Amino acid sequence: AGKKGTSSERTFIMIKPDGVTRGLVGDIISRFEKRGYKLVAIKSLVPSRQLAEQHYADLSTRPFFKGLVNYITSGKAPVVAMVWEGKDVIRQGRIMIGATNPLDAAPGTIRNTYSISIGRNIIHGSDSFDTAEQEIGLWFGKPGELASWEPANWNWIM
Ligand code: FUP
Repeated sequence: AGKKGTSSERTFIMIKPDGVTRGLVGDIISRFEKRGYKLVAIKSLVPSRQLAEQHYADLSTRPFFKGLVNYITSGKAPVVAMVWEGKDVIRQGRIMIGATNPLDAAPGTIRNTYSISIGRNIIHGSDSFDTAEQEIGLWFGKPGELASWEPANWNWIM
């Protein structure tokens, strides 16, 4: 996940099928872009059960696990998987997303703005450096999947 605590820190962000089908992809990307973060990988896909189960492996014993995997893999809409890079992006990404339960999410956050159900909360973001490393490897594990580039206006952001 890049280097922790530097401008090359990286996080994994995924717009879930509800976010895609409701037409929120553009707004979500725009929020990260305008904040000053850099998009280094993006793809749209219907994840396999195996991929979804691996992604949520730490929740496998929870009662909502099966429903969660069904929802992510249903194919009614794809997910949009992304890697975003920049200063403190892991923690800032979580702040921009808001609390897991949208009813507890602060006003202005993505989950507060667009959702009211914990089981349909629009978006995922890595919760720590180690999780980010793991999730980026899982979703973008093939060589060459992460771009390294310098936006023209970088010196106005950093
Ligand atoms: P978060 O990191 O905010 O996505 O939260 P978790 O990793 O704890 O949960 C992952 C996903 O499981 C949530 F986005 C939604 C789902 N979930 C439920 O459906 N019910 C719960 O009680 C908790 C989580």
